[in-house]
Amino acid sequence: MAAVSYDEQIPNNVNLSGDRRLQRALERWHPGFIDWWLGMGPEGFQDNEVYLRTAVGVDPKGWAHFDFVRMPDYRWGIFLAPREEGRVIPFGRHKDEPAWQEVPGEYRAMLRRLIAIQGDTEPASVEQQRHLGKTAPSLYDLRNLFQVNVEEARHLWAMAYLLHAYFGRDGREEAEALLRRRSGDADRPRMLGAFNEPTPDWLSFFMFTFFTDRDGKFQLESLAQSGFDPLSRTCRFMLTEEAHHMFVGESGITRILQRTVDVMQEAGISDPWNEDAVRRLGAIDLPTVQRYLNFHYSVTLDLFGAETSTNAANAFNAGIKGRYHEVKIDDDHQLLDSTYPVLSLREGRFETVEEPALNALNARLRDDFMHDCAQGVKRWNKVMEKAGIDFALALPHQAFNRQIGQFSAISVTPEGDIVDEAAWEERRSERLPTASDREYVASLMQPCYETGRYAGWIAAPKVGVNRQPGDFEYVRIAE
Ligand code: BYC
Repeated sequence: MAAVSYDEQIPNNVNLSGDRRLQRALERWHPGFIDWWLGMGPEGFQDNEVYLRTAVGVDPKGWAHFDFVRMPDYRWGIFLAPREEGRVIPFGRHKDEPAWQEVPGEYRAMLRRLIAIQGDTEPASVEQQRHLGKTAPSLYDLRNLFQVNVEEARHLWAMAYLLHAYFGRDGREEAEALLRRRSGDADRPRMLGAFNEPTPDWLSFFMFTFFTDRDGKFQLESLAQSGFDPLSRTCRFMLTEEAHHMFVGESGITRILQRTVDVMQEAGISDPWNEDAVRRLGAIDLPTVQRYLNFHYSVTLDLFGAETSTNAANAFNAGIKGRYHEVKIDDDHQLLDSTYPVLSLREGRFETVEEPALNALNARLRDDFMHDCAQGVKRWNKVMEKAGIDFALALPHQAFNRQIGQFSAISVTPEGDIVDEAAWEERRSERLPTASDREYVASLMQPCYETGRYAGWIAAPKVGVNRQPGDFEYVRIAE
C-alpha cells in the first residue's frame, strides 16, 4: 500500500512527485483553493487551533491522526484506496474487461460530467455551513463542524485531482470552475438544488448531514463501483470519511431529541403537540423536528434525479456508475432483460410499474437510500419510546414536496395522499418549517464555547472525540 507522503506541499499517496506536470498543475490550483477556503470556508476561527483528524494512510482501520491544527494549515491532499491487482469492470457492456486506468475516449464527456457534479457538491456544502461556527452549541460540536468542513474540502481535492490528472485542459478548466460557483448565488449557483439551500441553524445542519451526506454515501458507493479505476479508488477512500459526517447528523438529532424529552419530563409535559410549552423551556418541540425532517428528506430525494433516466442507463451500460453494492448483487450485472418496480404516476394515481431495470437505476438507488434513512429514524424514535412519550418521527411519502421527477407535478401529503394545490398550501405550515419555526430555532442559536458545556436545547454526547474526556477543549478559543 502506498503510504501517504507528507513531505510534499500536497500530501498524497499517488506518487505526485513522479509526475512533474501534474504536480505543477495542482500547485497552481492550490492558491485558488486556499483563497476559496479563506473567503468561503468557515467564517472566523481560521486562527484557532482545532482538534482535527488527518489521514495518515488509507487503511480504513487506522487512517486517522488527531492533533491540534489551524484550519488553513490542514494537510489537504490526495488519497486513493490501494489498487486491486487484476480488478475488472464489474458491470455493464464491458463487464469482466480489465478496469480502465485511463479515461476511455468514448466516455470522456460522461465521466467528466459526473466528476464535476460530485466535485461541485463538496465546496457547496462548506459554503452552506460557513456561518454555523458563530452559533455552535459547544466546542465539541464546533470541532465536528470543522472536521466535516475540512473533509468536504478534501473531497473537492479528490475530484480536482481526477480532473487535472485525466482530463487535460478542459479538466483544468472544470477544476477552476469548482472554485468559482457559489452556493445560492443567482448568477453562478451550485449544480444541484439541495446545495443551494441555506443551512442557517444547527437543526438544519444535523438534518443535512444525516440526509444529504447520506446521498453522498449512496452516490459515492455507486461511483466506487466504476470501471474507471482512479474514480473507484478515490471514492472508496472518501466513503470512510463520509461515515463520520452521517454520525454527526444522526447523533446531533438524537441529542436534540434527548434534551427535548428530558425537558418535557422534568416539566411534566406529556403532550408532545404542545409546542409552546416546550418552547417556553428553551427546547426544540418534536413537531418542529418533524417539519425540518420533512424538508431535508424531500429535498435530498431530488438529488437522485428522475425516476427513469437514460443518463443513468447510459452510465451503467458504459461501466462508469454502478448500483449500490454492485458486486454483492446476485444477477447478471448487465440488466438487459430485467425489470425493476418503480412507483409511478398513472392517471392521477400511484401505481407500481415494472420498468426496464436499466432505466430505473435512479429509482433503485433512491429506494436503497430511503431504506437506510428509515433505519436511522427507527433509532431516533427509541429516544421517545424510552421516555414514554407518544411521538414517533416518520419519513414523509417519497412524492411529498418534490421538485425533480414525475412527482414534481403533483401535491402530495406526507402520508401519500394526492391533493389539490390549494388543499396542500392550506396545511403547508403543519408539514414544512414555517417562518416562525425558523425564527424560534434561530433564537436558540447562541454560542456556547465554555469547555464541557452545552447549549440548553441539546444533550451532551455520550463519548468524546477520540475518547477525550468531557471537559476537553476541542477548539482553543481563548487567545
Ligand atoms: N438538481 O436523467 P436525470 C455529496 C438534471 S451528495 C438539478 O434524472 P441523472 C455530498 C440532470 O443533471 C452526492 N438538476 O439525471 C453530500 C439532467 O440534466 P441534463 C453528489 C438535476 O443524470 C453532502 C436532467 O435533470 N454526487 O456527495 O440520471 C455534502 C435529467 O435528469 C437534478 C452525485 O450526485 C437536481 N437535483 O441523475 C457534500 C453523483 N436532478 O444532463 C457532498 C453524480 C437531475 O439533461 N451525479 N437533474 O442537462 C449523478 O449521478 C447524476 O447526475 C444525478 C442526476 C443523480 C445528479
